[in-house]
Amino acid sequence: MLKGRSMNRKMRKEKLKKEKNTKERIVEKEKNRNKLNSKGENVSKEELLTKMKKSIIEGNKDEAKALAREAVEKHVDLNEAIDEGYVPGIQKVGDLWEEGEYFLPELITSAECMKAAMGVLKPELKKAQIKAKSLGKVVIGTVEGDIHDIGKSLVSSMLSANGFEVIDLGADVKLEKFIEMAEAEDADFICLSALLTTTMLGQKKFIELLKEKNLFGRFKIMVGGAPVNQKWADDISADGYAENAMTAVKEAKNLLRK
Ligand code: B12
Repeated sequence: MLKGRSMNRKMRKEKLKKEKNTKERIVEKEKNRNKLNSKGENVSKEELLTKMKKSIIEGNKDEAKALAREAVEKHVDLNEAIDEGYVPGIQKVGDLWEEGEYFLPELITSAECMKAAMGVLKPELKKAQIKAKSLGKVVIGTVEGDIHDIGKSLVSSMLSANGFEVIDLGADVKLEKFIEMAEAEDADFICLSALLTTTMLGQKKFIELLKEKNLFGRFKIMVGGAPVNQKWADDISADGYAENAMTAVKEAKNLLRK
C-alpha cells in the first residue's frame, strides 16, 4: 500500500518535471524566436514583418502598435518595417475590397491600424533625421475632395526623415491653400497626393492655377498617389513623380540638382 503511494508520488513528480521542462523549452523557443541577434535576425525580422502585415489585414490596432514598438526596440530598419510589413498589409486590404471580401468598415479599421502604427514610427523616423541644414522646404497634402492620407503621410515622414523641412497640410486640401502656404513659407516643393481618379484631376487643375497666377516654375511640383504615373505627371507638366515614399525622396533630391 505504502509502496504504491510512494510510486504514485514519484510518478507525479516525474510528470511535473516533464511538464516543467516542456514549459521551459517553449519559453526558451519563444525567447529565441523574438531575439534579433546576428544569427537569428532575418528569421525574426521576417516574422515581425509578416505579423505587421497580418495586423493590418485583421484590423488589430493594439497588435499593429505593439509590433511597431517592437521594431523600434529591436532596431529593425523602420523603412523596411513600413515598406515590407505595414504597406503590403493595407495593399492586401485594398485587394480584398476589390474582390468584394472586405467592405468599408474593414477598410476604415485597417486604415486606423496603419495610422496607429505610423503614430509610433513617425517620431522615431524624425529622431533619426540627420541634424543637418534642411535640404529644402516642402508643402505637402492630399488634394481637395480626397480624404486618403496614409500614402501622403508616408511620403511626408520619409522626406522629413531624409532632411527636408516638411509642412504637411493634411488631406482634402483646397488648391489655393497649397499656394498660400508655399508662398508664405517660401517653399521649394509642392507635393500633391491623389488616390481617386476624380481627384487626380485636381493635380492638373493645380498646375493650371499656378500658370494663371504666373507662379508656374517658382516651386517644384511633385505628384503621386495610386492612380498617378509618370505619363500623367509629364502630361500635366509636373516636375516630378514617384511611385512610393522612398523614391519620392530620391526624386526630390534629383529635382534639387535641376
Ligand atoms: C485605406 C483606403 C481608404 C481609407 C482611407 C483612410 C486614410 N486615412 O487614408 C478609407 C476607408 C477612408 C477610404 C475611403 C474611400 N475610398 Co479608399 N482606399 C483605401 C485603400 C484600401 C488603400 C489606400 C492606401 O492607404 N494605400 C497605402 C499607401 C501607402 O499607398 P498610396 O496611398 O498609394 O501611397 C503611396 C504612393 O502612391 C506614393 N504617393 C502617395 N502620395 C504621394 C504624393 C507624392 C507627391 C508622391 C511623390 C508620391 C505619393 O507614395 C505612397 C507611399 O509609398 C485603397 C486601395 C489601394 N489599393 O490603393 C482604396 C481606394 C483608393 N479607395 C477607393 C475609393 C473608391 C474610396 C471611397 C470613394 C469609397 C466610398 N465609396 O466612400 C472613399 C473616398 C472618400 C474620399 N472622398 O476621399 C478606390 C479608388 C478608386 C478610384 N480609382 O478612384 C480604391 C483604389 C479602392 C478600389 N479599388 O476601389 N479608402
